[in-house]
Amino acid sequence: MKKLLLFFLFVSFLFAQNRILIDENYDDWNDVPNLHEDPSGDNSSGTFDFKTMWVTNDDDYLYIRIQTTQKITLVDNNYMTIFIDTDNNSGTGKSVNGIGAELQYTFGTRSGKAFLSVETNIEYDDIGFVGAPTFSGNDFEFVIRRDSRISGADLFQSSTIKIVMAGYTSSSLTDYYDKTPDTGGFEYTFQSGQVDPPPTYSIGKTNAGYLRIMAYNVKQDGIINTDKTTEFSHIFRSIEPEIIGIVESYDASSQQVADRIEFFLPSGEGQNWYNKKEVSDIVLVSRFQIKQSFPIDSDVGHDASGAFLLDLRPKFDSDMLVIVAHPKCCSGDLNDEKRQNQFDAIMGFIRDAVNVGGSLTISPNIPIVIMGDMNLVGDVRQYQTLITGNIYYNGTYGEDFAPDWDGGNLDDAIPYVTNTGMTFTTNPGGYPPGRLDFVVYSGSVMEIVNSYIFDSGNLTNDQLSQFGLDAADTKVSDHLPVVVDFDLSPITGFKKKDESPKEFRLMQNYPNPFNPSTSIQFTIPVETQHAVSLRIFDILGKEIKTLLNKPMQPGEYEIEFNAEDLPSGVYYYRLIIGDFTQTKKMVLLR
Ligand SMILES: [Ca+2]
Ligand SMILES: [Ca+2]
Ligand SMILES: [Ca+2]
Ligand SMILES: [Ca+2]
Repeated sequence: MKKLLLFFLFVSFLFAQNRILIDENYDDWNDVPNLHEDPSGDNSSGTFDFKTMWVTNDDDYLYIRIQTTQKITLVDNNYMTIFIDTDNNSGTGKSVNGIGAELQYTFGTRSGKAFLSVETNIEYDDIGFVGAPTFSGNDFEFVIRRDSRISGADLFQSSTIKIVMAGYTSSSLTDYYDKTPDTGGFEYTFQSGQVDPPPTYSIGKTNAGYLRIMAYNVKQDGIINTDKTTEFSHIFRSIEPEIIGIVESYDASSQQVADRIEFFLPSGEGQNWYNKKEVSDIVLVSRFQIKQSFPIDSDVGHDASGAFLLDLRPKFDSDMLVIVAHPKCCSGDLNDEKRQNQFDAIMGFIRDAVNVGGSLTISPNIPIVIMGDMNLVGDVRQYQTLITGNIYYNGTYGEDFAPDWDGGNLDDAIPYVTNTGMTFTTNPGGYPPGRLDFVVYSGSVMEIVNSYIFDSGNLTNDQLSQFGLDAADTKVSDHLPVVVDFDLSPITGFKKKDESPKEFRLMQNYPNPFNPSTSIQFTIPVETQHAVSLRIFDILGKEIKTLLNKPMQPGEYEIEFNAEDLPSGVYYYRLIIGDFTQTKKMVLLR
């Protein structure tokens, strides 16, 4: 008995694993031991060639990652098909490659067949399929629900299964480019054991000093439809956003939308819902004054984005540039072309705003946020334009540029759906849930402290009752709200740079000697339990000023010290983090 217990402990210890996150990042697969390497270049025709397949599971899902040499979109325009022998019996199901498959599912048509007691046509949602990325690539991760039931039978019938994938040339699923494995099936046995919980988040605000942003496609003016008051009111009252970027507000004016939000979230003393509409369906509603707004034109006759300059005072001593975008939907070369123009136009607008001249010039280090339903279901190049400022049609939209103030890329918030490890932002429809709605931001001057994609269907009963929600509320639109809380203290004090420095370090201030202000840089390699404290002393050791005193994330930081009201002389600045102390000298020369 004792031996048996020890054995089980050992097994569960073996399977202690990172949760697989369906999020366009593959670090979570690094320690997955169950993989199959398909030979490179063994494709019999065409350019489609399988590389590595990984397989793992938790209690809810079978997780598979697959690499291909050819760039494809996972859920469209391909005949890549998976076969699973779910009872580990080659004598039952459809015979393929020597296995007897109970499941046949083609990714690009989002449909397939089950061969259980009867043959049944299935769609993606019959097997709980969710995958990433939604735009094109050659490395994909996806899930199949283990509790799927088809025509009254469990899809998975054995703890050991066999898997084959084939890249077919057409919908007849006869000729193929490549298979993996080439003979037989890849055998996988479901494991049990501890898996990390999903990423944490907080529906409510954790600190009133943060800024809460919400991006929401409200589906064809849904927000002004009085039949949908209950659902939208539940959603807005739970989230309590401060800046809301709405798309698909075609018929409604921005004031009509703001009136609805006022009904959901009444303004208090000194509060207002400022609002502005741009192009055909873009509405910004904000607790902060909208100083200026602009349509962002593209050359393709479908203006899809609006830019809004907000004054965040008095809450934050700064302006903020917000772009709400809704580029052309859907797959196909023509739509891809339109979207590329629209992303080029957005990035061209930002380039002109951060440089002097043109219709708008913003001050350095103003936070920039781009949010909305980006419809990124085609070429990954559009996403790269959005993040890196690499404009494709330079002739029309001008030079490439570095979109963040530190000369780097913008950051993609990538929140997870409440209580899951997945990043989809759409409800199931003609296509599986996908990531279409984004919040992208200038990470050098603002930091995410909390974020989530709000799916009431994935909340616990306790959460539903705490926030007065119904599980079906977020079905009111085909898109889910994306919520991000930002800490804007970087813009009022310090600036975060390198993500992963190696040591605690206090750098020499620059310039030195200085008059009247100088910049002090320091690095923190690990998350600190103690407050990070940066203090200024005079030559007699008397403390003059505390520049900083709070716990901080790892990073390289830069903080400005202004000595306007101090006399010339020698001063010291000291960084204190728990047991770590470092002091340096500086000279104020007037
Ligand atoms: Ca992942
Ligand atoms: Ca291959
Ligand atoms: Ca079988
Ligand atoms: Ca092969």
